[in-house]
Amino acid sequence: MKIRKYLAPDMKEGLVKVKKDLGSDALILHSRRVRRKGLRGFFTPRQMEIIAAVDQKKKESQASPVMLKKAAAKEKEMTAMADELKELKNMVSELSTVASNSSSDDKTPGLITKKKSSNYWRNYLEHHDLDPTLLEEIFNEAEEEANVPGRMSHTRMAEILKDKAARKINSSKGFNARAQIFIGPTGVGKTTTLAKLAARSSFSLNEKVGLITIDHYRIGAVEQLRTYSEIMDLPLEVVMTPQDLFKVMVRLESCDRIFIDTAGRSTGSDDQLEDLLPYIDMLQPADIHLVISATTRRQDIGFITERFKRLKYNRLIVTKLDETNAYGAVLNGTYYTKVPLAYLTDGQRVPQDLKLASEVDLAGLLWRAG
Ligand SMILES: Nc1nc2c(ncn2[C@@H]2O[C@H](COP(=O)(O)OP(=O)(O)OP(=O)(O)O)[C@@H](O)[C@H]2O)c(=O)[nH]1
Ligand SMILES: [Mg+2]
Repeated sequence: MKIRKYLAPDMKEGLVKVKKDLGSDALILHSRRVRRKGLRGFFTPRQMEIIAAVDQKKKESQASPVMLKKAAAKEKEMTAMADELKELKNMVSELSTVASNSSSDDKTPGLITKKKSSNYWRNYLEHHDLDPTLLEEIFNEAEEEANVPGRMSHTRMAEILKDKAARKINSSKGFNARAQIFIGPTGVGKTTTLAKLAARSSFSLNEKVGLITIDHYRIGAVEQLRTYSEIMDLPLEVVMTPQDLFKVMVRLESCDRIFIDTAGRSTGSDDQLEDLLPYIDMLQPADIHLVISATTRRQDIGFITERFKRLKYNRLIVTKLDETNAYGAVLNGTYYTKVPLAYLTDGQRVPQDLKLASEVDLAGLLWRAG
């Protein structure tokens, strides 16, 4: 591990220095504003001190740009080969299923009755834990469309099912309102997702960003967001009462986008949920994101989405896709809430592990893990 200290006029320039020196795998260990040593320090603005580290083995293995290019080309080749192999494997298994499912009157190889194909995919999709009514709707619509004379291939049936599933998911495109609020059960990734989106807003879209937390129940909650605010050099305001919020919104008047973190709410407690209402009402119009984890069971998603309705959410975020290979939460969540899916997250890295729902083949997730 190689650890270095950097000084720069602000965080942005500091991060450029770190990246140039240690590469994009560098980790920021610590950052703070400091004065220069000596008398000069009193007459010059404070500087940003950043302590960053990189795993040397990883860095050494990165070698020269030429080697990097070669490695990237090799990796691309390997991925293409792996994809081809996967496709071949799928075709073989599909054909063997077709063969074993086909009755003796099946004349054309690869074709099968729609009922058999439909049953095959029903079994296949079972592990995603989809809502049974939703699953029924998708299959009824697909079978209706497939209701033409003759047999069909599993692949064609899958295409029809995927199309019907895709129509059940509505997604939104990026930020709509100035205020971005994050609500949801405890530990689902609200603060982490907020940090990813604040980084996107500030660094990719060049917006002037402010952060607010009304999460002061949990020890360490404010510190978690403060760390992100310092790393990204964004103002953070801690709000204790709705009256505070009013004053803070005036202070952040010049911000294009304001991200508001809330404490994870226990779905069992009405009081905890209702505490948030005055804040939410004051912040309207807002994008109110209900954050749920992809690892949550279907029944619990039903319960959570129902309980949080009183907080008037109008967007959905599904986190922790990397922790499961059952993607029912994505479809169940949008089916239960009837609000657009805004983002998906698939890892802890800020800001990388975030995807705009409108840019993801959402129904395709159901066919991804097998
Ligand atoms: N694997 C994985 N972990 C994630 C993801 N998003 C967040 N986490 C992790 O989940 C844990 C909880 O994240 P937080 O952002 O603190 O969750 P929160 O909803 O703000 O939690 P509370 O404020 O306590 O309710 C942290 O360890 C995060 O790094 C994700 O997409 N994938
Ligand atoms: Mg939090």
